[in-house]
Amino acid sequence: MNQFTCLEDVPDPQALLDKALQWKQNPLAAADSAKGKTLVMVFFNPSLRTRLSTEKAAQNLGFSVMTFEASQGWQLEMEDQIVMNTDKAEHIREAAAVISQYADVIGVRSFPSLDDREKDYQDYILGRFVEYAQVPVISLESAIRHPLQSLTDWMTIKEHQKQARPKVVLSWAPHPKALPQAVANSFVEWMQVADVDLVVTHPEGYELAPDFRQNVRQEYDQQKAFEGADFVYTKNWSAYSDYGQKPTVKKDWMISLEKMAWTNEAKFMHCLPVRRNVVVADAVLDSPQSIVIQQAGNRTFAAQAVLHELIKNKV
Ligand code: SN0
Repeated sequence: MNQFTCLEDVPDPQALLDKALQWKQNPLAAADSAKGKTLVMVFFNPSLRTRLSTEKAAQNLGFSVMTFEASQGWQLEMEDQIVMNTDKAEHIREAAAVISQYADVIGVRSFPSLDDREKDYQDYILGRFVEYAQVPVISLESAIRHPLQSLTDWMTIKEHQKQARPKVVLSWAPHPKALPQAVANSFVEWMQVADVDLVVTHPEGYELAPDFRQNVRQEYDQQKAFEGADFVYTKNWSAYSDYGQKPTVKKDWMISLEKMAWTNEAKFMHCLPVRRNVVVADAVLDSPQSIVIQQAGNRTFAAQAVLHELIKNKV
């Protein structure tokens, strides 16, 4: 594996999942494997779980970790052939190459603009890092994907599933802000290789991008979608078609105990952070059906599996 930005980067996703589950059994099994190596994490946006779990994963392997808050540093110019006489002090060509002098792996978090759909869906900022970095790049959530989250989600489903082929429902839920589509996009991308019966439910106007929704069963009726579900994965996202907007929703889409009762005693999942009593009722989040904390705990082992794959054949 040369980089980790999407499912396609992973030669054998099933093997990567197995590795993540194995690291969980013995996190310090190869505590020196990355001794002398450095992970540099570049954040254009805030992070709690991704930052801490990836750092923890790196420590478990013996990496040194450095973090760069790109939002507080020089403004980076991403465009080529441009006269740099505005507020942007440094070009991505130099920045990515220079970070590569100090890093063996570079992690990048870059949320979408939710404004320029074309650029967001090119995964422009992450792509520019990949282009000019001289070491492997890991996505710490890009404009359109969050693969570390999806590997974690798959791992968590695997651990909790009672059926050979569980029914997994990705349900949209309300949110006060316009949020990225990255978590939902990535989730459906990775569920294609998982042995699950996936249904996506959301109000009209919230259809995912065509590339992500193809081959995905979609159901506008939340109750119908929830029937027989073994997992309810909840996430808000803003519209793709009316890009970055929040089309009006008439029905109540918040996850409540009443709605969980439609399911097959489904486990409740969410990538976090979650807005209580907007996305999901306290009663669900605080019930034994909720596995959000275990899910977040698994972030470490998904990241550890990815980091180890990227450096294992390098001296
Ligand atoms: C991000 C998102 O992509 O939706 C990160 C999720 C892992 N979530 C948020 O930005 C939530 C912000 C908020 O104000 O609730």
